[in-house]
Amino acid sequence: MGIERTFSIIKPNAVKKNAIGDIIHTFESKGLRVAAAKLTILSKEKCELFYAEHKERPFFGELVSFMTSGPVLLMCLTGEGAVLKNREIMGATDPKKADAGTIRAKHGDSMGENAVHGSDSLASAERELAIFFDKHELVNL
Ligand code: DAT
Ligand code: MG
Repeated sequence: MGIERTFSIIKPNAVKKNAIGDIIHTFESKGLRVAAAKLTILSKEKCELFYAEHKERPFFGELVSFMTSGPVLLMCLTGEGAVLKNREIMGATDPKKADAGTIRAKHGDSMGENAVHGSDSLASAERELAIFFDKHELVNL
């Protein structure tokens, strides 16, 4: 698999409950490294572009309004097989179905407010990183 980069967001509900440190600690303890990070509030335009694949879904409006409701931490995570590893550490989309010990099981509040985003493939990771980071902001670790 080799060293990969993936895109991660700590979502507004998790930032609000002061869980940034716990979530980053979980990533680091399982072998991922933070290669870029930015605390910001997403604009509606960027959020809609980021979630474009879900535009026709009934929850799209609710998703965008939640994701723009408060600060988020945008990150590039890197490491061996980072894309899949990140998805495993996050757990299932629905926190009620997420395995014990995953970030979503611990910090997710609902299907929508599920604490973290993680890219679902290498191609998605590159697309998503390019929306939020300039090339020079991604550190080579
Ligand atoms: P994931 O974030 O696990 O990749 P996804 O890409 O299917 O899941 O959906 C993107 C986000 O949209 C997800 O993190 C939370 C929200 N979402 C998905 N399905 C939903 C639903 N049925 N109701 C409300 N929000 C939903
Ligand atoms: Mg997804």
